[in-house]
Amino acid sequence: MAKTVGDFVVERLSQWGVKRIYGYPGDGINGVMGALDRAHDKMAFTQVRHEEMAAFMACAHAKYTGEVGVCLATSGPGAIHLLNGLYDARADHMPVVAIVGQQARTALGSHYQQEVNLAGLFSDVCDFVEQVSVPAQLRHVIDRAMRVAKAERRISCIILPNDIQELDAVEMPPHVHGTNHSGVGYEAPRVVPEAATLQRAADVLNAGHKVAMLVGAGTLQATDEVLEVADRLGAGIAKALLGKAAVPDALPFVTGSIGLLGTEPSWKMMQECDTLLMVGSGFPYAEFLPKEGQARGVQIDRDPSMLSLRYPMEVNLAGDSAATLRALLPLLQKKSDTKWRDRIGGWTDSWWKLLEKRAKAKADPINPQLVFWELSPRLPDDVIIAADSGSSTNWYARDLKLRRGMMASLSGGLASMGSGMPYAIGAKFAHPDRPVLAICGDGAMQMNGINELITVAKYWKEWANPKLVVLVLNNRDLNQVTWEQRVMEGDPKFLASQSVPDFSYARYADMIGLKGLMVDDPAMVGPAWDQALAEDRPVVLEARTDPNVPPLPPHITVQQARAFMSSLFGEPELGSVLKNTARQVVSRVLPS
Ligand SMILES: Cc1ncc(C[n+]2csc(CCOP(=O)(O)OP(=O)(O)O)c2C)c(N)n1
Ligand SMILES: [Mg+2]
Repeated sequence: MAKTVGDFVVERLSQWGVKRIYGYPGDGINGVMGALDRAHDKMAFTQVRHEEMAAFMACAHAKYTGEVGVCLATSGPGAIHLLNGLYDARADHMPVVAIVGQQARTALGSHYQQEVNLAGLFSDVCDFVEQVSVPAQLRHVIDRAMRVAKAERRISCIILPNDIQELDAVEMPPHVHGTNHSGVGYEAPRVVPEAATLQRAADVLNAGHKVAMLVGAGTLQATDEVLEVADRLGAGIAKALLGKAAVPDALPFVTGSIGLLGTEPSWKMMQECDTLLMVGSGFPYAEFLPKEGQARGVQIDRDPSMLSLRYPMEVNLAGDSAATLRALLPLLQKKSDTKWRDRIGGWTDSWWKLLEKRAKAKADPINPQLVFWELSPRLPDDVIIAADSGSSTNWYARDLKLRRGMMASLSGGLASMGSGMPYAIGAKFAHPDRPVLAICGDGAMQMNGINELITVAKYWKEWANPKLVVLVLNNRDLNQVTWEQRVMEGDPKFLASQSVPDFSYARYADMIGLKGLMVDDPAMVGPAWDQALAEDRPVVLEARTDPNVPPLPPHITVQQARAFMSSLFGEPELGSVLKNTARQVVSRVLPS
């Protein structure tokens, strides 16, 4: 049988090293589906419940492997469904290629069924988007889509009208005017700034007495370099959410997360530092960084457009984190004065004690922080974590103690709900031998997580290690936003928008052949984790948590305190809110 355009798509992607495509079928893309079936020995296909999940999984694949993630959808509605996941990848600079079907070329422009201007639709999220109109064009479109994604860490989209997918492939375009003869492959450079620029940066860092580092996703592969530079500079290290796995949490000079979901030591360090070294991070909230003029700044980022964006840096180093930090090291003088580091160590020490007190404070029935406190020492060494967006992100950011060798990510820039489950599935396909943990709210589970558990039920027996634990914080509330309404807006909880129907996540898991566990007794949280992590199949661990434990920010402004006070007038859950806030605040002022 002659090779079709569909076959060529699969074969070329395979030459680029793609081994799996996440997607969903439809008549706009059936020519590629047939090809995927014929090429099943070299290209795997994961069928999701909803195309948005395919895009999230492709993004997760990129985050957990460093490779290009690929997702696929049919024309019209299928393609539209991909968008949110693609924006997630774009916001976090992840390389993803989307392949979408389109109606037949003969129908386009006729207000045809499922005809959508896909090039227009994808033009904002993609850096490269092209509709293939003749087979001879396909080779360079695929090569360019892959190269743009891989080299620039951007989103590419290939639009394939369905009638073209069945035509004979043109493997080698004619050698005539108007054709291209593209090739496969890309070797990433090692980008290091000029020696003179490095020296200027070193001069700033050497002159500082109180150096604060802020590291992000760009340092996930630069753990040794970050730690060595921090040691040399006597610096503390704060972490942006996407960089949580960059350095271990238990080190005394690691102040943990920064921002609204961050820690007090990170806040204090930024308030007091005289020098800021920011590496591989696009952390957005400038109010958590030093005040302008307070500190001298040096920043390292592989993407020059991210430099000096949140803080006016004195030296802007465009380069790879690991290589640039390595090149800086010989220029950095070891600080002999340990006062600053000791001060940071004092902050982190009392912070962990405070977190323990907060986690162990009474709540009804379970304090959500306790779930994370009990999990930390039980985290498997090589676990991969996927966190969703919600109140759990606070506890993930603050309470979980990650160790070296673990991976962890979430929807950072887009902060999209419903990313936890697909990220976990993407992690599982990327590393089937490693244990994976998803951390989700009940709202996120009802948005799409419970559907995607069906994908887990469909595939888990293929995974070398079936360990996948999905923690669901069942608080019957869209809790993160409920607290935002109280603290930012000064409004009481709006039951109509915030209450989430109760649902038995554990019983549902049992029903679809997974293991369901439910815990509603604080004394059983530790044993529940032990059991969840010991099962021989994917587990849903449903924790019935109290929605009225406040996710206290590291620093409360007068405005927030006022708003909170005014939200209490008309608060439908007043008694519980007051009790929990008092317990959390008392654990702060009376740590003993
Ligand atoms: C797709 C999407 N819709 C809405 C939001 C706004 N949002 C952020 S967190 C949140 C509540 C999440 O609720 P749940 O999953 O139950 O977690 P909880 O905060 O209760 O722990 C909402 C609505 C968002 N980030 N993403
Ligand atoms: Mg909830």
